[in-house]
Amino acid sequence: MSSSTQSDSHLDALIIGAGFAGLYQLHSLRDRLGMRAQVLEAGDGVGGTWYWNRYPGARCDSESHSYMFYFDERLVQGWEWSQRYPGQPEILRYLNFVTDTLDLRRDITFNARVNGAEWDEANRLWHVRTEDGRQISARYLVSAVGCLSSANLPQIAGLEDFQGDWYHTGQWPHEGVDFTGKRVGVIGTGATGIQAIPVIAQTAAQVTVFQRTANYSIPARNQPLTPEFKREIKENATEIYATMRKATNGHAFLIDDRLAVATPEEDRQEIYDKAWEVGGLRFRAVFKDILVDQAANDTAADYIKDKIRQMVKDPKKAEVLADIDHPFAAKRPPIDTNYFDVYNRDNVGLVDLRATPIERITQAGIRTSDQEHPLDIIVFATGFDAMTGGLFKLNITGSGGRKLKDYWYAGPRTNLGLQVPGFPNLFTITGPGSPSVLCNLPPQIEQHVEWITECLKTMQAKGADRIETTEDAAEQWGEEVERAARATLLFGVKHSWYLGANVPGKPRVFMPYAGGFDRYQKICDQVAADGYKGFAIS
Ligand code: N01
Repeated sequence: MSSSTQSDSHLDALIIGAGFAGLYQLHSLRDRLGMRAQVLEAGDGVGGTWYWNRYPGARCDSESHSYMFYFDERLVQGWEWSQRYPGQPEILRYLNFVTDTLDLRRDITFNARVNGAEWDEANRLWHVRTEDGRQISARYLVSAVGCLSSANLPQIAGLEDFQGDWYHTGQWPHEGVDFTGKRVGVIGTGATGIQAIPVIAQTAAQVTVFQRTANYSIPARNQPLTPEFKREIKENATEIYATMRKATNGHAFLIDDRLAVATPEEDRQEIYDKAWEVGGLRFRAVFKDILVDQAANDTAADYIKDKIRQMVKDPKKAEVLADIDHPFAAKRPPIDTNYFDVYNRDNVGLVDLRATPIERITQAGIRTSDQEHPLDIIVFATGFDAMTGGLFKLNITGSGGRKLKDYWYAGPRTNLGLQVPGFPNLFTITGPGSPSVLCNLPPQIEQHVEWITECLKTMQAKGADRIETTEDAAEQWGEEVERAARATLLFGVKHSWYLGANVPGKPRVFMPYAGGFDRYQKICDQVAADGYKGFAIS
């Protein structure tokens, strides 16, 4: 590694993005390894996902005590969540608290959107450009842009003609949107739409939901946290974090060891009833075969579909909502507050896009194959160009002029989701091929940041300053990612964004690692123990 004196014209490390990942990476490289490290952030504040996603009802689906950092006592003992699931403003306050507690702000440049990064082999440096013309060089480049930062706005003809206002949930105006008395159309019923629709319906004159694929949802059962619970969290922080690190999905609970198919029907019903009352993502953890055995999954799916039919009073709406064509939790399972109930309100309508597809957007609203729906506002809750979209926007060019976009033309190719062949000294936190979106993100981010930090520390000790994963290692890891996905019911859902299916022209490759966070960490640890096998270090 180069000596890091203040007179060097380059940084040791440049990190892109000031969300959970970028903040911890800055702290660990600067304060643990003594590197000259900085963050470039496109927004004018920290927060990442939670800076941009300010739509009504935006709230985390992970329980608050598992949606935080555990690496520093000050961050655990000095913070208190107010509710079972933290809302977007509270998470933003938390990330500002992290920033200030660790004194990170002085090394973050805001309003600096990266639009180019080139590897310079002769000098072993990354040269990075921002939209407003800044140029910064660094030995190491770390992408902390997140998995869901590139909004997916569907190309529907006529949007430019629309006389009303329209918004994408992932780029929500900071001043908010006043829906009072408005006719609002919401396209999309994923985790975001399901959070937003009940809140919008409280003030809008009329909400029309345009549903393409019906979706499961479990009641979140959000509630304020009691003083006793808050105290227990602080007292048991070590145990809670240990559970998160050994859990398949990084949550503070484990998947139960029993099988749905081996449980008598009456008992199974009772287990589902209890889980429904507890609410949240814990529902899918009550049997260990739900995600791997169609027969087991059917028991959960049928249970939820019955609940939908009971909750929604209008039988026609209930049928459209319960007509779900994929296994439960094989797409990201949303959790909700009053989602299905909202369809009992007089001011909420449902359009089944499978029966009557959108033809175009008009001046006055959305025209489907059978009628025009007049609207004042359209909300696109249509998700993201997930996992690869945010990385492509950086316009990264590696060694020998290799462009990331070209190299990944047939789908992402990484080793462990951490490095890409041909892109030396670039690390991708929660990159494609890592558990990422299948995992509660803060512990997965902690694990990635710590792995990268340990790796660079080892290199420092050896006097090395170049690391690049090999083609062979990426090939083998790609096979493991596919094997792991094929072993689950997730692989079979053809319209899932896990496979890139929501973006026209995107290659259909299963992107996150479905083998479990627990297993993944062991693999990463073994790679490090074997002297970073699969990575060429010099
Ligand atoms: O996006 P999505 P999201 N015409 O892609 C529909 C995370 N998250 O923003 O299923 C009509 O899941 C699309 O339909 P279909 C979480 O990981 C986290 O809701 O493709 N409809 C679908 O209904 C989540 O998974 C939290 O047929 C169109 C919807 O839009 C991820 O973000 C909270 C369409 C998009 O659903 C993304 O969720 C919220 C078109 N042309 C979200 N294009 C936390 O708690 C798309 N759709 C942390």
